[in-house]
Amino acid sequence: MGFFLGGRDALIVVDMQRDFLPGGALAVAGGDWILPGINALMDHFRQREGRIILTQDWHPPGHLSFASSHPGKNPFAPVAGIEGIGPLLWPDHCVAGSAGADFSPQLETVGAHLVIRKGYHRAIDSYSTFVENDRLTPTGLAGYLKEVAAGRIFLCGLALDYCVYWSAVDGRKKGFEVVVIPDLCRGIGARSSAEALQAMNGLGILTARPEEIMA
Ligand code: VGL
Ligand code: ZN
Repeated sequence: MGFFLGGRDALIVVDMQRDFLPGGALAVAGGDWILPGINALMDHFRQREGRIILTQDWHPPGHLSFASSHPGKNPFAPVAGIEGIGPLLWPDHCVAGSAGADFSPQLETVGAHLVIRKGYHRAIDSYSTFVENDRLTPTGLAGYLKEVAAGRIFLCGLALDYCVYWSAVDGRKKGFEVVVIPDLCRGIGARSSAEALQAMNGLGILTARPEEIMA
């Protein structure tokens, strides 16, 4: 199936930052493997006049999603009862302005129209690139996409089970047609990634292979 890309399509490249890549503070296994494919896909969108949006996880020091902000807690420990935080605590990662928050030096960023940052409120995490984890605070991305008349969004990047997943769910809720490209995503957990794919399927979120989009 071909997708016939055009000016109403947007590619959202999620959190391809040093801290989420091998060697980083919250490294996602295989994250570096998807870089060439993501670069090729961005190039293809550029040729077809689609929009390209990059996202960055962008936390203040001492962010409440960091295990280090909770005495006695370890990274990846479950956390409950704090609105906007969880279900897991994380190692310190993507601190605004730090080297770990930079995009991978292998990511071709020149073609991007917009960079959207999220997670900058100390007490609220933001997995979705549309709405923060209090499920109320918008990032502004839906408004941007509506103003440029984007109707369909394609998602790739890290992590499939958190930021890609929640971005897909919220994109759908906001009325966009959503296509996730699993071959150009990697997840933090194997089980949570499988669950995310299944849940997305049930919500009418499409998946596609890079070859189908670049055909
Ligand atoms: C993410 C955990 C914490 C992600 C961000 O980009 O998926 N995951 N912060
Ligand atoms: Zn984060």
